[in-house]
This record gives sequence, structure tokens and C-alpha cells, in this order.
Amino acid sequence: MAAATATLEYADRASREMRERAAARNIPTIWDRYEDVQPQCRFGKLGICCRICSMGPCRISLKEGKPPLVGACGADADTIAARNVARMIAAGTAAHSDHGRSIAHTLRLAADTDQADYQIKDEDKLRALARTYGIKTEGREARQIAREVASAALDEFGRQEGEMVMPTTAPAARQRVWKDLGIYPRSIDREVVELMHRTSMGVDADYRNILRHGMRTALADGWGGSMIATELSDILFSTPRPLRSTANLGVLNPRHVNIIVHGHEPTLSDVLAVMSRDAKLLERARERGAEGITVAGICCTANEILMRHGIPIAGNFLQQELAVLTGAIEMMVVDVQCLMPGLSELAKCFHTMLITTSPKARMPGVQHIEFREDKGRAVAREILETAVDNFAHRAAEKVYIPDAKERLVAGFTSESVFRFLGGRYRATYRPLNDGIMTGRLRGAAGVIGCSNPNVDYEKGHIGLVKELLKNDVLVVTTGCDAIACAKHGLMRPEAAFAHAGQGLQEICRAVGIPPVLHLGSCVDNSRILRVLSNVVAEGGLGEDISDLPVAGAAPEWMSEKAVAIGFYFVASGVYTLIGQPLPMMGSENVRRYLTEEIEQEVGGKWAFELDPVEAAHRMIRHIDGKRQALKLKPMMYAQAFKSEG
Ligand code: NFS
Ligand code: SF4
Repeated sequence: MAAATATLEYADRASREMRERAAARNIPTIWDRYEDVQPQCRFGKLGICCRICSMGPCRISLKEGKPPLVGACGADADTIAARNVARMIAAGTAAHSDHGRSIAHTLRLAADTDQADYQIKDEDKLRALARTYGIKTEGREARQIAREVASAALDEFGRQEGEMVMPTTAPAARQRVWKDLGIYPRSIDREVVELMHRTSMGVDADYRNILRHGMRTALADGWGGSMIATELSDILFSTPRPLRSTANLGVLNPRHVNIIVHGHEPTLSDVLAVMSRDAKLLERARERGAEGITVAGICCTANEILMRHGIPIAGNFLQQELAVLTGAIEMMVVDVQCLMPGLSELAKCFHTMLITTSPKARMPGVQHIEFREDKGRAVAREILETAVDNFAHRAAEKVYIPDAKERLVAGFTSESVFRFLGGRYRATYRPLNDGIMTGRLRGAAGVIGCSNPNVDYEKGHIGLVKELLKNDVLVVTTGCDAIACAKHGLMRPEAAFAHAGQGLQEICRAVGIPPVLHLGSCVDNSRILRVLSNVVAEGGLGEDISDLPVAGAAPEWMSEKAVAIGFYFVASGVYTLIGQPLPMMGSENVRRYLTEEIEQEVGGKWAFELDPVEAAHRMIRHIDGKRQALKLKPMMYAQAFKSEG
């Protein structure tokens, strides 16, 4: 096993220690399995293997001039690569949006049922969303409004005529771009279905046409499914407010029953988090010899319940196995997405119970306690009691919790961040826009997405974010990048003084924010779209998102969801940089379209860069280009990195 030989320069202490322990005990983890699948198929990596019909699989030659140049049906590298990437968008959009759909159903349940386990927690937001959908709010009760908002949201999925409503919240100029190009989304399910149709055998063979529909599908995610997930979660579970918490495996308590919630949808984890504080349950834990109950999160579930309840984060995607390896987890409860199937074998080495809860995501041989929204509290109670009872089976000699946790401030939203920036009474983006216009802030960057074993441990995230901060770029983050930043202390209130350039330090001090703002889970990337729209609306920085001095990055992307996110940011006018290229580099035409020509069509484009410092500089060069186009003042302080001239 070669896992221990990988560079761990950026690894936090907890992850380093747990990886060493796994290696010492010969327990395989993601890094070992990743080694085992090497060397990887180059045709797959380059996106030029097609297996969508049984005349294939067909792969295009990697050697110039050497057949086959086309598949059996005549599809060339351009068609094949575009179809493959487009299907990743469909899958990513489906994942985010199906999550959004389940929240919409939960909102309807809360509106319809007197005794529902869910209530409307943010009525202001409900009323604001109702106005977006043209639903009357005056003199009406919250539940009445909620019922109609839930159906309006559900209509976004299956509408057969007309277009989606949620994207009307984008700047007017942006909506025109989509209309002119014919990519304004009509409905979420429809775009996904049409994409699957177009990319099936013998349909769309024009790579640009395929990828334009890919953008339309991605827009149905960002400005649709994901945005619905975020907005309705805020209505049901409350809109986050800035709060303090902690992150990393050290949040586990050796004397407590430790329960990990892992996955994505907040419907179960939110109830679990609240009910874990129940007095009767604590009593039960004490009877079994534990001093208390700790619930901690992994992946986006962690972000959801951190943002709303301050529940600590155990770790991100690459730490799911490391958490089990502590031997101190009574139960890991999973719902959907980013769950490694390898967990089931690993859990057998410990007393840890792995519990699946969604009918959409089961694992062979793993206990399943099915979660249903209409009996949320009852299922949560059963799960919690089972976890508490498992404390008796913990083997003390197998327990090792690394002494590593980091303080953080999280819970920012498009409404709250700059409410603080602007003073107490009014949500305004003026101070942010002014900061950029006067050259205190260079611009802003969204750094998001997964962690990936094909990168030196978290070097992609941390190397990139630190370089941006040094150069006065404010960073907003979500998903597993957010957790990486938290573990590295970049979300401490005082982090600006250690890492930020002078201008960014001044902004952080004036407003009392860390230089890296945690905006939530991956569906909450829709909050970043909202922030960008609000910055445009505030004025002084152009008419459209594509005018803004901003950039996006997913340095360690892994999931198909990240591909959908990248495409909706590009289609929204944002320069979007990822580490490992999209799997389409076998087609020079597709590469040129996505990294160059597409900018003429939508104002954003793709970039690929594995070196984190160079990645930051490429983003900064883009930001500086936008500053010049807007004729903004030069930067106020000497900069660590100068674009040129
Ligand atoms: Ni996002 Fe969340 Fe993490 Fe990647 Fe997975 S948890 S939805 S996909 S791995 S950031
Ligand atoms: Fe081969 Fe064409 Fe079938 Fe793809 S669609 S597997 S390229 S024959």
C-alpha cells in the first residue's frame, strides 16, 4: 500500500494521524484503493470512450492519423466527448434537484399537516419567495402561503409549457443572454430528460449544440433545483446566522456516544441534531455509561446542521473513513450522495453501526432504517436510541481520537453577510461594492467543491485559498472546500491578520468577518449566485455577473455534481477554474469551445490548472482584467502578485 508515501504537506494533524494508523493496521482506505485502480484508462480520462450503444464500446485513437478516428456509427471525438461531459451535467443536476424536490415535498407536508414534525421557521423568507412566484401574501397565513409556494416549487420540476420562474431572480442582462442563446431553462426534469435523449445513440452530433443544452440543464440546477433546496431549507429549518463552532475529528468526545450524520439532505439530520439534546435520551446514554451525546457531521450534511445549529464538523469527504477509524463512533447515519461504498467493509472492523436511511441509497449487508418525512421524529428517535445502546459495544483499546479541532465562524448567507458589512439595520452590498471600487478588495472568489485523492491532501484547497487571501481577494466557500478551510483555521475570526493582504484585513476588521466566508452546503452555491446578483443590483460594477471582478474554483472536484455547478457558473458569466480537466481533453474542439469560444456566448469560461498558486494567479489575472474593463481605481496597497504591466 502506497498511501503513506503521498505528500501530506497540507494535511491537518487529525487526517495525518488517522491515515498513519490505517496504514499501520493494514486497513485499506480511499488512498489505497485509488492506488489500486492505477494506471487509469486514458480513453476514459480524455473522454473519448463511448459505450452508449451495444455496437460499442468504441474508443478513438490517441495516435494522430491512426484509426479509429470515429466510432462504429461515425461519431467522432468531439461528439463523444461532448456527450460524456453533458451526461455528467445531467447526473449532477439530477442529484442536487432531487434533493430540492424532497425539501419541497417536506414543505408541503408541513403546510398540510397539523401535527407535522416540520414547521415554518422563516416566515419572511417564505413571503419573499411567494412574491417571486406571484403568490398573494397579504393577510394570509403562513401555512396557506407555504402550500402554494411548495406547489409552485414542485411545478419547476415538471412544467410542460413555458419556462422556469426561479431564474427570473437573475440580473435582467443575464436572462437576456440565456434567451438569445436559447438556453433559458424550461423545467428541471425536462432539461435532464432532454439531455439524456439528445446524448443517446444517433441524436445530437453537434458538440456545441450538445454543450449548450448542457448549460441549459445546469442552469436548471443552479437557478432551480439547488436554489429551491436552499430557499426551502431556510424556510423549514431557519435561515442561518453567523455562529461559532469547531471542526475536525477532535470534535468527537471519548466519553460520549458519538453519532456521525453523513450525506446531504437536512430533513433527517436536522431532526436528529435537535432530538439528540432530548433529556430522556441523555438519561439513556448515562445509564449505559456515557457522559453525553455528540452529533457531528461529514460532507454537506455537516454544513447544513453546522450552519443552522452550530453542530460541529467531523470532516469532509476524504475523512468519512478516518472518522470510523477512530473506533469511537457508535453510529454513522447516511442518507444520499458522496457515501463511499467502502464504508461497509470498514465499519465491520469496529463496533460502528452503519445505517442507511434513504430508499434511494442502500448498501448490501448494511442495516437500513428507512426515513420518512411523515414520521420524522419517530424514525429519529429509533435511530438515536439504537446508537446510544451501541455504546456498550465500544472496544476501548481500539479508540483513538486525534487531539485536533479548530475554531470557526460559519452561517453566512446572501442576506446576512453584508447586512453586517452595511451596519445593523439594512441589508446592503454598498460596502462590498465600495471596497472593490476603491481598491481595498481586489474582488471575490467562490472556492468550492470536493476533496480528491488525486491531489496531495488538501493542497488544492488550502494552497489556492491562501494565495487568494494574500492578494486581497475575499473568499466565499461551500461544500468540502469549506470544511478544509475550517480545519486550517481560515474561518477563525482573527484569520485575516494571519493570511490576508492589507486591504482585505481592513474590510474584515471593519465588518468583523473572517476572510473566508462559509456559505453552506453544495446546493448553497445558489447563495453565491444570489450574492453575485445582489452585487450587480447594488450598482457601480457593471450590468451583468460577467462584468464583475470575480472568479470561481473547484480545485479538487470529483463528483458529477461539481460538473453541473461549474457549468451553471460558466453559463452565469463566471470564469471557473478546476484542477483536473473535465474528461474531454481528447477532443481539441471541445476543449477550445469550453475554455475559449464559450466566453463569447455567455461571458464565462472554463480553465484547468493543477498547481494551486498558479491557479490563484490565473483567477487574479481574470479579476484584474475585469477591474480594468470597469476602469476601477488601482489597488490601494502593494500587491503580493501583479498580473502584468
Ligand atoms: Ni459537493 Fe457535498 Fe463534498 Fe463534493 Fe460531495 S459532499 S454536494 S459533491 S464531496 S463537495
Ligand atoms: Fe460506438 Fe457510436 Fe455506439 Fe458510441 S454510439 S458506442 S460511438 S457505435
